[in-house]
Amino acid sequence: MLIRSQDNGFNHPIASEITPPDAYLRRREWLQQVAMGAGALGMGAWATRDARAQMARPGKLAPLPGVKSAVAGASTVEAVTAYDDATLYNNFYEFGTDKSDPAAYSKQFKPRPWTVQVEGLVKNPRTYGIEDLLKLSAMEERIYRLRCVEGWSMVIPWVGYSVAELIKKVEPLGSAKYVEFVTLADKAQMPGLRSGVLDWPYVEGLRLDEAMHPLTLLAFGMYGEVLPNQNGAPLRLVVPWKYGFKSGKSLVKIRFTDKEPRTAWNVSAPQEYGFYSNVNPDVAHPRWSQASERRIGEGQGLFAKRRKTLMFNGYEPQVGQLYAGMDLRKFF
Ligand SMILES: Nc1nc2c(c(=O)[nH]1)N[C@H]1C(S)=C(S)[C@@H](COP(=O)(O)O)O[C@H]1N2
Ligand SMILES: [Mo]
Repeated sequence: MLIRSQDNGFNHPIASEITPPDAYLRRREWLQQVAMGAGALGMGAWATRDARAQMARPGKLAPLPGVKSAVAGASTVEAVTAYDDATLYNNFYEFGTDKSDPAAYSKQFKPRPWTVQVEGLVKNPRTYGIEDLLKLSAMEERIYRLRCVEGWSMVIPWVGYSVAELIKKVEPLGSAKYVEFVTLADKAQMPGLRSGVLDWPYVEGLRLDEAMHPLTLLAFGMYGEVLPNQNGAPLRLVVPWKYGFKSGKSLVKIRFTDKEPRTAWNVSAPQEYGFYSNVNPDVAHPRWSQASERRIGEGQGLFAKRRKTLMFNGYEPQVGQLYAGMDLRKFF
């Protein structure tokens, strides 16, 4: 995203400046694994045309399986992004602003014990322990595109359930119009908090009807296992039709309000990051076009294959109605 520099201007570390793990080497490793027979072991439910993605569960973290979701549009048939790409190339500014920082500096992070406070304009405010949340509804697997405002995207097999399941339990009052999602800000565990790049804690928000949409996912896992720390353990939001920054990681509070919440990115650069932040190829970011994107794992720099960015990240049939009659240039 953007970094506030000392003179209080902004500069933006563009994705192409950061070198990902070498794609060729990864492919060769994979071919070796296949030759050894490992590639055939326990194909994930997310197996796609992409051979690399047909590997077994990564086997790095505790298993967290999910049943194939019945929610309309919940699983794209596109090739799944390789686990290494999805876990070594991250945005999680609490651990640093380089793409490699979250994986490098979240190793000691403790996702247990963990509680999430659900409060504000609801009939049943409550503090949930992570174990209660894991049991609250059946875990589903959903293969979502996630598109970062920086111009790259990934396809991830998430595990979780609609945040609507939790919202129904706490029963929002008629006056509740918005939901604020607050994420952890713990200086002892998160070295990135020493920087003033954002106004901590990282806060994001949705309109209540957006939060209630069945595609809006409360994710606890990915690739059939619990979330890696760098991807937002122990739970995060995933809003697939919005730019990635709307999907807050390591949630600690969900608050129902009658006013549009202030969001961390909007506070930091209001002219660049609006409240809605729907993926929209027709509305350029003030400093770059949003018309196309690079899929992580599909090359870098000159060799990068560019894909056309789709309206609402391809989820227009499911969510377009939420914005009927709105001027999406004004409400960007
Ligand atoms: N708490 C918190 N959540 C966050 C961020 C962050 O810096 N802090 N970055 C966001 C951005 S910009 C993106 S693109 C996605 C990236 O998620 P991923 O690393 O799992 O791909 O997380 C979002 N959630
Ligand atoms: Mo992002």
